[in-house]
Parts: sequence; C-alpha cells; structure tokens
Amino acid sequence: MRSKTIQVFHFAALSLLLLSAGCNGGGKVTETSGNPLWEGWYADPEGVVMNGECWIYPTTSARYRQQRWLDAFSSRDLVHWTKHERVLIADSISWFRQALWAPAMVKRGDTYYLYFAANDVHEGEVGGIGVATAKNPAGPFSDALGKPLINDIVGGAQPIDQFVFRDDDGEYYMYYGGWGHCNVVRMGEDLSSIRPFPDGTMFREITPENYVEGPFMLKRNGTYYFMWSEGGWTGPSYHVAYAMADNPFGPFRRVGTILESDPDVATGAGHHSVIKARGKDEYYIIYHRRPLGETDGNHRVTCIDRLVFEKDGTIRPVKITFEGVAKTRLK
Ligand code: FUB
Repeated sequence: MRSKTIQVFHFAALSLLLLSAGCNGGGKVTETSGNPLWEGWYADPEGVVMNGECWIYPTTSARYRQQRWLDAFSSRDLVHWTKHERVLIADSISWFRQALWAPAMVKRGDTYYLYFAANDVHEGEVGGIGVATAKNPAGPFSDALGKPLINDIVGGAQPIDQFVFRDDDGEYYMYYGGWGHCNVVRMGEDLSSIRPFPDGTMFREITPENYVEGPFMLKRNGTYYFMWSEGGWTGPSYHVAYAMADNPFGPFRRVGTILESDPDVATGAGHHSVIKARGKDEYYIIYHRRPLGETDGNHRVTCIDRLVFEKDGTIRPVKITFEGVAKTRLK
C-alpha cells in the first residue's frame, strides 16, 4: 500500500505569523514554524536531513495496543510540513504484538533503513529492535528480517530507543536502551545486522549517570556529544542531559541538562534528536513535550527549537518556545 501524502495545515505557524507581523523592524513578517509543528500526539521524534529536506519520524503517542503504525513528516524549510501517513504498519511485521516505538532513520545509497522498537519486550518474550527498508523515505517500509535485530536484554538494557550514528570513518554504531541502561553495538555492512568490535565483544555498555532512555549522538568539531533522556516519560520531570567525549564509546561524564520543562510553555520536554542547517554551524533540536494542563502520559507533541553551542563547546540550555524556528535551508 502506497502511503498517502497530505499537506499539514499550520495552525500554530499562522497564529504566530499574525502575532509576529512587523517584528523584524522592516515591516516584513517573520514566518516561523510554530510549536507544536503539527496537530496530533506524536513523541520521540527522529529528525534527519535527506535530499535537502528534513524528515521527522515520530512515535504515534497512544496506548500500547493502539501503536500500530508510524507516520512521517517532511519539510524543505522547517516551517511548512507535509504529512506522510503510515509509512510503516504493524501488519507488515510478523512478530509484532504492540507498542511501535521511537523510530530511527538512516539513508545509504538509494535505501532507507527505518529502525523501530516493538512489543515493549521483557525477558523471555519476542520483540525489541527491528529494521525495515524502503526505496522511498515515505515508504512503504517492509520488515527486513522477519524477526528482531536485537531481542535479548543485555546488561539490563531494554532493546528500545535505538539511534544509529555514522562516524567519519564510515562505521555505523547503534546506541540503544531503556530501563536505565545504554549499550552501543557495531552495525554490519548490510545495516541490518550487528558485528563484533575488534576485541570480539558484541555489546558495550556506556550508561552515563542518570541515564534513563532516548540516546542520541552528534559529532561536532571532533567532539562526540552523547545525549539522553532522564526522568519518567509520562510525567513533567522528563528532560535531556548530555556528555562530551573524544571517541564514540566514552566514558560519557554528565555535563548538564540541555532540555527541560518551562512552567510558562510546556512540561516533560525530552526524547529528542538534532539536525544541522546547511553550510552553517546552526543546530535545531527536535523533541516532544506535553502542553500545559495536560496530564495524560501520551499527550505528547512534536516541537523544534534552536540548539546553541557556546564558544567553549558546551551546549547552552534550550529555551523552549511557542514560536519554533524561522525558515532555513537544510543540508
Ligand atoms: O513512546 C514510547 C516511549 O516513550 C519511548 O520509547 C520512550 O523513550 C518514551 O519517550
């Protein structure tokens, strides 16, 4: 089944357009994305720039049994977004029971690899991290293996919340883990298997202090920035912290918090990803948060704001906004 593309109406952007009219002093209206980026409950957003577009793959934030598909969203400028419905559906995953979570995306050549977690797996059950492939970022994605890529619980890490990072030497590493433990594995040539590290081990635990879930890795000016979510995702205390290292395996010593609730804007800001603007040292953090007054754990919306590096290489705590970001060109 081909996924259907529909234009997303920008209710937040439009209202902010009116609010911000004339704010640049030249009488010209500054158009921003608005936050949330679109209507609907969506969490754990993986933002990735491909072919000059930003694609966001979020979790459908609903009860576990209702989490049976993934939608995606694309934009050329971070302001106008197109929704691509059901790029991956549970019916195409033979081992699926419930809880399709936290996608991660890699494009290599003309193939798109969509990593997902399914089943909220526990010891002795079938589930964990799977991989689906397609020739189009909007799918339809097909389960590549017919079984999980990582099913076992290694070192206490629930196999969920995977993020795949490509290092400058061409190696791909997958960081993953819930239940307060994070592992890194080395991806095989086919990006659908894992292979041993040079020392023969398959899994390395890299859990930093306070880590809960949602790992993300970014390399900038030779420094590895490892980021993760802390607290409980159903509550207001959920937030993001980071560490810096000179290699992809750490040790990752916690530097500080970079994303958290703002009592005037939203609560439970976490489970994020980061993208970079074209040709500039400008970064954007894509994350979910809970609107003020909402208490349902699944009432999470996807947002974007600027992520700024200080001159000394540390990360400035993010100011979460209702405005979101202005138009930008992407790489
Ligand atoms: O949406 C399901 C789960 O919520 C994710 O896997 C967690 O990281 C949390 O954000």
